[in-house]
Amino acid sequence: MNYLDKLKQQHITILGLGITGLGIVRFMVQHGITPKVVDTRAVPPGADWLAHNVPECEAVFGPLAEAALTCTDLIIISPGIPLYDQYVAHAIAQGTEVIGDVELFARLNDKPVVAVTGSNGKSTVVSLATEVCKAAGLNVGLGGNIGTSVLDLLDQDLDLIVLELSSFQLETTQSLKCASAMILNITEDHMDRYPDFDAYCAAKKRIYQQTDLLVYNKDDPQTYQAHKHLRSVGQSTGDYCVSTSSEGTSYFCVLGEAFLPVDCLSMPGKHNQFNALSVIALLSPFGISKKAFEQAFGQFGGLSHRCQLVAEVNGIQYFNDSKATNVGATVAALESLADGCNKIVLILGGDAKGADTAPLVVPLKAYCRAIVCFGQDADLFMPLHDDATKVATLQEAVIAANKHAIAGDIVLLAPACASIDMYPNYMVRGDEFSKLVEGL
Ligand code: UMA
Ligand code: ADP
Repeated sequence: MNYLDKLKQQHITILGLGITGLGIVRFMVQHGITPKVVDTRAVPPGADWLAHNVPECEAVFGPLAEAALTCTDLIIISPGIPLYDQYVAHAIAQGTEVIGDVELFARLNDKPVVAVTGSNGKSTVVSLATEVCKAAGLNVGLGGNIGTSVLDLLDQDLDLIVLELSSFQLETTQSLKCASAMILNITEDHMDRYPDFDAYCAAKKRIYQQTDLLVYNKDDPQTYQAHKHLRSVGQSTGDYCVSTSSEGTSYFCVLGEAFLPVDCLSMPGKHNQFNALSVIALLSPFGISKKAFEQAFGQFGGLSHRCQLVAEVNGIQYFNDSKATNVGATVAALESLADGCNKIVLILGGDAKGADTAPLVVPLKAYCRAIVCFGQDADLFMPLHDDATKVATLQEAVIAANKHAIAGDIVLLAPACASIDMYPNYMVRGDEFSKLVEGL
């Protein structure tokens, strides 16, 4: 019996009705399975869709205590709900199997997978990898944490699947076979979900469980794991690295050989050179031509809200890096944009998710003329710089940053925080910043 036939004989509960839950419901219904759907929210995002499209589904919205989670064979859980939730933990203890949608995908998928995790750079790397595959004429599917349900990829005619995976998704995944897999970096994030940094690292390392090629970050030992087929990516050393010729031209190098000049990459910043090298390493099993890499590297200008130049006003450049939702991303933005000078006025704050701000101390002193703090955790950042201003809103933050900056400076929104305390998401925060800058 194949796994799909086994599923058809089970009582299945889908826990969570956001992007993931809806993807699972769609998949189940397409295959003639009517699951039970549970969400702790009174009105989860998919409630209307479910009521209109699958009214026969039993739905329990509200406290999990009322969801009878132990009376089911299989729970397919959304990444936003931790396995240690008391009702989920109780169901597991009672013998109920709990998996995520990526695990379900893995049990049914037979196409080659390239998988990427990391604290920062995942979306950029998987998007660039996808563009390279398209330039090479491959039918490529992209899904996972980037916002598309992985199950939507199963029934498509694809040569290759690129997955962005979060630590939350990896926690419930054990069968994923990958042609290549990489942890880009591990810096503190989601410390409101994990008991400690080691637990967060352990969740990320699950991506390496069954990969043919393991790619790691030479400059971040946390990403390393012993493996029979191992490649490293590093800024200046590693199997894939940037190297400068005697004439002064910098190249992306592969195993000591110049592959492409670095200036063929449109995206700015050293962290994006690392991202490009990661793409070259991850796609190495597929025999893709140099021309396809060159074409995609030139055409892909980067994703919105990641170190994006919004405008230049009176000689001051305004960058939107609203996607810098943790300390590591903010450090990378400062190191990439500052060019060794202290010419940045940094706007930061929001929901710090329990993060340690210590890694910001040195770069803030080295690269920031001043900082402007706002949002729920503004006070956490105020002591980190001698010239720190606290404001109530992003509008006040832009005005204050503008006052501090002089021609030649950069005003950077890289908040090191999630936006959830004041905005629906980081995109709305970034869009508001761009509008405020345009109004200056
Ligand atoms: N929630 C409840 N009760 C429930 C279910 C969820 O309160 O019963 C809450 C969660 O705590 C969370 C929110 O609802 O705050 C969304 O959770 P979800 O699991 O329903 O999320 P989805 O809509 O399915 O989206 C998830 C990923 N979200 C999370 O992991 C929180 C999306 O990544 C991902 O794009 C999508 O699956 C498709 O794979 C978003 C994200 O923020 C972008 N990811 C984190 C990150 O990148 O840092 C990990
Ligand atoms: P993720 O999907 O992991 O959140 P994104 O590509 O969306 O990654 O970028 C998130 C943030 O991390 C942005 O602020 C971006 O500028 C920054 N960033 C991108 N690549 C890297 C990298 N290799 N190292 C550190 N920060 C990075």
